[in-house]
Amino acid sequence: MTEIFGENLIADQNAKLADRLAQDYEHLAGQLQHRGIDVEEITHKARAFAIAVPSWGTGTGGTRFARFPGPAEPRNVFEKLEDCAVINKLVRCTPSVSPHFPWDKVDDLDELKEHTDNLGLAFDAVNSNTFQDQPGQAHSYKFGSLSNTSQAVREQAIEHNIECIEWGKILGSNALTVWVGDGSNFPGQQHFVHSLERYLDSARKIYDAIPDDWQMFIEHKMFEPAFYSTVMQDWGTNVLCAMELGPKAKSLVDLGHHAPNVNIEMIVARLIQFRKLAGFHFNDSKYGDDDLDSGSINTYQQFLVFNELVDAEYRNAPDFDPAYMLDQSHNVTDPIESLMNSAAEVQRSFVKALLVDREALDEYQDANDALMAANTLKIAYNTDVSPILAMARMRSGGAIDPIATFRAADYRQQLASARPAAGGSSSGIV
Ligand code: RM4
Ligand code: MN
Ligand code: MN
Repeated sequence: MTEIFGENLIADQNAKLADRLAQDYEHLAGQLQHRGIDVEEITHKARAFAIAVPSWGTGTGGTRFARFPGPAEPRNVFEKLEDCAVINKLVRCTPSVSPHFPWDKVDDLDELKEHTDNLGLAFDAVNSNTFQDQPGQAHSYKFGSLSNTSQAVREQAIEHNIECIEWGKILGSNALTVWVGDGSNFPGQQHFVHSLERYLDSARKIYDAIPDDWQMFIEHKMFEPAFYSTVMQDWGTNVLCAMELGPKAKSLVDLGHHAPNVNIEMIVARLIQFRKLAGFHFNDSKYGDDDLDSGSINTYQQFLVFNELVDAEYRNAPDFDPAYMLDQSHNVTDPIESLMNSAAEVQRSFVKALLVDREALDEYQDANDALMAANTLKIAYNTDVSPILAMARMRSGGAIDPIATFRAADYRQQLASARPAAGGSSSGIV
């Protein structure tokens, strides 16, 4: 269905905006030149930026109260990938998709791989799911998975993760992301030490199945579905476990999985310093794991995270190759539009971080000039880099204005009869 977005549609839409973009770009180039920055160098780096899209983000999300699906939602992984191809066609910075198993499991994974290749996409980190029971499953995860008190449950969860690695190999992935919902709702319900010991025992077995050229990403989350304690609750427990497991294990930062007001950029710096930063699940939040669109609430925080990432690149930090992924839930927007917007918002933070005058910042820090150090970051953050983002997209074959181009194609309307609404319950997340 990506032919709806043939070269002509994008070119026609771009033609309407190209002159104005050229002017805005030139104006910005002049501003940056005064600051000793070559706009072409920045645009070049913007074009090389890539962030994976979550397969599960292509459907309308929901809350525990309700889900309000939109028209022509993808009904299976093949259709999810078609939507991902549309996203990449328009934004040109989302060339890979992160699958979630068993949600995306099909009998013929080779066929899925071929479909993905044909769409010009690749697979990113594979996500396992031991936070839900699946039909026909022998043991329940109601009281946890990798840390469950029952050995049989733990074995089933380990087995699933090992299967995910095998499936990921067929799909050309090179990382497994493990997030568990294990935890407790009552003080005293779980023995903190024993449950983490059980988690680690299980994680070691998964780690042993990780190929040498793969990585195991461990994802922490402070609360939900467990509301008193979670086994992998924060970056401290995460990095301790990653260190226990070995060099293939690293800590993944999902921006929504921290307590409010936590200094996430500093966590990122610490993980980089100890060579344990796996990558990110980008999203935004106001209260907790809200899974709001990246860049919708706290854009300064996202910029500060990228300031650490660009700084690490600049310093040639060892073992530094973080995976960028989106992980958000689209409850009230068209998921394709949200994912396009969010990918561009993350890219925006990256580009702004490239504009930081790092030599000047260094000097201000050494001289304890707090005000000018802060202003140095602000000069970069306050620069409107929209023309760079649009130019990068256009030069890569994408849309100057992805949302307007998407709307001009009337994609959902065109697919409405091919993708009838699936029946069943409309409550719940994902
Ligand atoms: C969790 C976590 C995981 C994601 C699931 C769907 O809160 O963020 O990364 O796989 O949601
Ligand atoms: Mn996540
Ligand atoms: Mn989450």
